[in-house]
Amino acid sequence: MKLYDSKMAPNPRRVRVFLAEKGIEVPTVEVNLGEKENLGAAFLAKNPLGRVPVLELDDGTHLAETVAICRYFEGVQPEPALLGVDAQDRAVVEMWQRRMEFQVFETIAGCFRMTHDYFKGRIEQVPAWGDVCRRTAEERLAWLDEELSGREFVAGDRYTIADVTALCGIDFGRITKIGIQPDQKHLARWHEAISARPSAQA
Ligand SMILES: N[C@@H](CCC(=O)N[C@@H](CS)C(=O)NCC(=O)O)C(=O)O
Repeated sequence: MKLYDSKMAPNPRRVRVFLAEKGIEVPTVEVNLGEKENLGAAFLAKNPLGRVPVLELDDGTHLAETVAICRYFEGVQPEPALLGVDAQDRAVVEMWQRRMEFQVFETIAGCFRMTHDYFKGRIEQVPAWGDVCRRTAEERLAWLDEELSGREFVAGDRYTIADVTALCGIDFGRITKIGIQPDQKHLARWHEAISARPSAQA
């Protein structure tokens, strides 16, 4: 098994943090995104969308999409449960995971994609949409701050994949200067606690 990875990119980090929480070690292959290795024929044969992360299984199956990869590892090694423990909890974790992915991670990543030089010539950039993403991301961080006033973790009283997604999204905001504001005390408390876990180094 091999994980096609990129140390500079936030989605592969989500998988690495998830694996670190589970204590699973997987050999990684660094894909050079700067040199567009992900857009070459060899990588496109693994993931036609040209994105990392990709998990290559021993039978040659390629699993792309961060949450699909995490779900695979949750199935292989259920403990600690990061995707929920029973029907209701799994649904709650899924709800928060999706919210963190679409409302926080994707709005921050969208600002990067639409405005940063890295994506010049790779995709069609619409800077005005990047500004909308920035404003939306800032609103969502304010909302998340309020949400976290009432609980320890994003999806309740246990660390889950929703915390992984929020952490990797918010940390990626460093590049476009989208971040936790001084008055967002609950979000800051959460971020400090999540960043202190050894998995955050992944
Ligand atoms: N929906 C995919 C998104 C993967 C993705 O967008 N990966 C980025 C890195 S974070 C990528 O490979 N970008 C291609 C590039 O930079 O050219 C997932 O959840 O894994």
